Amino acid sequence: MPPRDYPLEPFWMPFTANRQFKAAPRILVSARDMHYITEGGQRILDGTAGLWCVNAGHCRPKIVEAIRRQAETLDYSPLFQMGHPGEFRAAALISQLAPDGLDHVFFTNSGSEAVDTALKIALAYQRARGEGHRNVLIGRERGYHGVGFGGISVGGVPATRKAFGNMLARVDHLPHTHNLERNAFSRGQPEWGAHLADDLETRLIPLHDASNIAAVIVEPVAGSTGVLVPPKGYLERLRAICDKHALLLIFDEVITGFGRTGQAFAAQTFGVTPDMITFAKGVTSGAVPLAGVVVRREIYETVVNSAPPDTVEFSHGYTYSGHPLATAAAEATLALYHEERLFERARGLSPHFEQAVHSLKGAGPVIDVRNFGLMAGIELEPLPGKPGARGYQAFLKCFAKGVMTRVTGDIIALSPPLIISKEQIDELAGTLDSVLRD
Ligand code: PXG
Repeated sequence: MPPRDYPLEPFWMPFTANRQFKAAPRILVSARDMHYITEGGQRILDGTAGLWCVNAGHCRPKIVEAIRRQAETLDYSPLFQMGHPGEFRAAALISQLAPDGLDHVFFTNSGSEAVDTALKIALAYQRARGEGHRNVLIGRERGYHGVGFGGISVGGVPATRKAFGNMLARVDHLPHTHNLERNAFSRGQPEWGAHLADDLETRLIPLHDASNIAAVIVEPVAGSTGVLVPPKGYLERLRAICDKHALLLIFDEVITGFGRTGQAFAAQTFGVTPDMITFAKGVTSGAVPLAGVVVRREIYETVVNSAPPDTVEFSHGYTYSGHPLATAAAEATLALYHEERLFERARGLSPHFEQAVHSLKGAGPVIDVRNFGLMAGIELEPLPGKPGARGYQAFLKCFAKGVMTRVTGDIIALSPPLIISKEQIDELAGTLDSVLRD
């Protein structure tokens, strides 16, 4: 291995056990299609699309070339009171992919910013239509909506909340839908649990009163807390209750967007249309940060038309909202998804993927396998008194054997690029099988 010409210490690594990592680093130096290469020259099969984002595979030449060309042509342009063609084109492409009626796009740089933006749009919309008292936001236990103060408030991941005291005040949470007694080893959507959506109507609405609630935000499939697939009928019920009480429904599709469930958005796969969708990750296949919110036209029009015509209608935005390199990457990525029919490919591969991951039932400490589209969660029995230790060991051993997985506690998550082959799916499952039986 060539010697490192940089120190490890100055970089404070995100969501990483810094001391543990720096004692035994895993450094990736290049990537192509389905593989990473480590500093030691080892090839690693990417079972997680990076962090759920590299849906088109790594370093795809058409995306690389689009970014290069854009960097030479227009590196940056001010994005307030000014525009460049790429952001309008990318917004049009995304609105074409989104469910009917969701046709205006606000750009941000990260999923966390997309979530905070969607929450702000919800509040601004309620105010613009004369319902400013609707300012309670409802999230869900085990929901992950990034790390902004809005996202951690509506989110339900204790570790992202406990150190930070000040949450948004007017927030409440639905119960999560994870239940191993009822649903262990479900294939696709579990049978049990649609009634958990009723908590919105039987507990939260009576508690806060519908007239005070602005919006409900959920991930259609909860990703980073362990691939929690919505029970059959659950999302439909949430939609019906939101409609009945005029609450906005936001789907956080940062992970499920751009083909992960076999269609552009999980909203389409499940046949449930929210009022807003947050997206990130797959929109550029991870190549340049880009994220945003797609909103129903009436939401855009209500907010915009409520202000005098020559004023800024929504005082919100980021220096890099719709950065030229990011929108160039998005245009090229969306073209590649279309040309290679990658969403259909994900749909076509999902039965094979389901078979492969469910073959892990009975492998050592596996207590659940669940899957939807090209995402799977494999839950392990925790070691007594050491939650997370078994998951982390499995991750390390898979990596040593040339396979990248992601762990959250004792749950292993798989979410490969949509270009994965059946043989590579078998390699993922086979490596996990040997590690878990070990
Ligand atoms: N919403 C959802 C549903 C997410 O999954 C975010 C918002 C925040 O996005 P940004 O771009 O601000 O990170 C996410 C991010 C993991 C993992 O290992 C998941 C995410 C990020 C990093 C790691 O599960 N999801």
